[in-house]
Amino acid sequence: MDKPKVFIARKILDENKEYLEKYCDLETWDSDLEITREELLDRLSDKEGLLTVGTKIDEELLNRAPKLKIVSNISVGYNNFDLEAMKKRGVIGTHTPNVLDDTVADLIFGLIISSARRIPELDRYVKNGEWKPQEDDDLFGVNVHHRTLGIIGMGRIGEAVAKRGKLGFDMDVIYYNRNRKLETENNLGVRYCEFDELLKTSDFIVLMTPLTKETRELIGYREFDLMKKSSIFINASRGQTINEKALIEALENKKILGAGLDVFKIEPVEKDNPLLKMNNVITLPHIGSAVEETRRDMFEVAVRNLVKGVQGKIPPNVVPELK
Ligand code: 8YV
Repeated sequence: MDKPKVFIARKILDENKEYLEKYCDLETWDSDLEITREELLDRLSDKEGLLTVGTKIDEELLNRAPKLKIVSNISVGYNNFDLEAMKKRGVIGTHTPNVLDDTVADLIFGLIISSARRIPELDRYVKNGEWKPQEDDDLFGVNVHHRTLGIIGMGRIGEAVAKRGKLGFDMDVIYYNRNRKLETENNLGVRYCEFDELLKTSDFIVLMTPLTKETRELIGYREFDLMKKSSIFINASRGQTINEKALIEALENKKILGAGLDVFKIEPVEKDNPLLKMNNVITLPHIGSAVEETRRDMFEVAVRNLVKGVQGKIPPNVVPELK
C-alpha cells in the first residue's frame, strides 16, 4: 500500500525524518528561508498531512489541500488554526503541550529578574567600558523576592511560573483565569484574584494566556492605566494579546516601570518599533521554547502526532476545540 503523502514545511532533525520515512511519503522544505504561501499551497494539493509552525490554516489553504487530514503544529500555541474551518472539513489539528512548560517558565523568570535588576542595561554599561559606581542609585533595580506576582492565564506554563515565584522567591502569587484552579491554589498557596484587582496590586504582571478571540488585546490602555507605576509587565504569550500602542504609551508616560517581551504584534519586530529604543524594556526574538532538548522533544511530539493523524488514528495532542 502507498504510504500517505505528507509535507514538512520547515527544517526538522534527521531523526525526525528517519521516523517519518517509515510511515509516510515525505516531501520536505529544507531551505532556511521560510516557504512562500503560494509554494506551500501548491505543495499541499496531494498531501494528507502537514507539519508546520505558525502557518495560517484557513479556508484558502484547506480549499487547496483537499486530501488534508491533519496539521501538526510544532508549537503549543495554535492561534494559526481557523478552528471553525478545520472542524467543518474534519481536519485534525495538533500541538505540542507539556514538553515546553518549564523551559518557557524559566525564560519568563529570566525576564522578570533581568527587568527588575536591569541586567541587560548594566551589561551594556560594563561592556562599553563604563563601570558605573555602585552608589549610582539611578541604576538601582527593584526586588523580585517577596513582591506580588500576578499571572494572567493559569495554564500549565502559568503554573510553572507560579511555582518558581512562590517556592523560589517567596512571592505573593495571585492569578486570574477563566476558571479557578482550586488544586493549584491548594498545592501552591496561590490566590485567585479578579482581573482589575490583579492589575492594580501586582508588582510583576505576567501575561500567559493563549491568543483567542476573547484574549486579543486583552491588555490595552485601560489595563495599563490600572497598573502600579512601579510595576513590570511581562509578555511571552503572543504579541496580539496586548495593544502594543497602549504599552508604548504606558512606558513613555511612566505609567509602568518596565517590560519584558518575548513576543510582538509583528514578528520579526519592525526596526522602527519604539520599544527597541527603551532601556527599561527587554526585547527577545520569541525564544520561549528555544532550548535544544526542548525543541527536540517538541519535534518528536509533533512528528508522532502527524503519523497518527495520517494513519486515521486519533493523535495524542489534538487541540481541545477539535477533539
Ligand atoms: C514557538 C511558541 O512555537 O510553542 C509555542 O506556542 O510560541 C514557541 O514555542 C517556537 O518559537 C517555534 O517558532
